[in-house]
Amino acid sequence: MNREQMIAKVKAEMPERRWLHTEGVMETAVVLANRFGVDPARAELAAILHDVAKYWPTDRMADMIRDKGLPAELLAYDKELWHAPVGAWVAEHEYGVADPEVLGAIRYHTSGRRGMTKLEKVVCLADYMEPGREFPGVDRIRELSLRSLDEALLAGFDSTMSFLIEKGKRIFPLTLEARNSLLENNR
Ligand code: DGI
Ligand code: FE
Ligand code: FE
Ligand code: FE
Repeated sequence: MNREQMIAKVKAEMPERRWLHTEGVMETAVVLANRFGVDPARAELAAILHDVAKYWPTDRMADMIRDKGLPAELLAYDKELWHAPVGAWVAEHEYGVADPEVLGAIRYHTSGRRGMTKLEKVVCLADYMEPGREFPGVDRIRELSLRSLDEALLAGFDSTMSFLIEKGKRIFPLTLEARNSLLENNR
């Protein structure tokens, strides 16, 4: 499948506004990749597919997590986390993506994890700060991203964790570990 066919297929999986978000993530991921020394083609490919499963029915995602042996502990946490590992499975099996780094960037774009690769950081950060995003603190993340991939991403995880605490929701352990790991590297 070439780039244009892939874009057409992903676009058909989501409402217009989510496709606009995806285009924003594509552009931002390419800029960040060039800035921080990551392959922009891989960053763009992961960005195109990162939210491919975002609009799947909850039951379908849960079935896939069980049937395909994806981490079952996800089922005890917010459903918003599920589309990332499901999306990586879909990218591999329905879009023919074989590059494990690209698949990792899709798989961890929501939760993060300890010791993220630079490509994973770029896609996760692009998802936070693409031009269509508006949330308290997003401008600070954009400013930090001009000089530090890690500091900008840390600010992103801080904002997600504050939001989850505010809402009384649980925090998935990989996100805690991602944030701790960034702080350890920044000392
Ligand atoms: O799919 P997007 O909306 O573009 O963004 P995303 O994939 O980063 O999903 C973010 C949502 O996931 C956001 O509403 C917060 C929610 N979420 C729930 N539990 C957790 C979580 N996000 C992280 N990072 N960690 C969690 O434990
Ligand atoms: Fe997402
Ligand atoms: Fe995100
Ligand atoms: Fe997204």
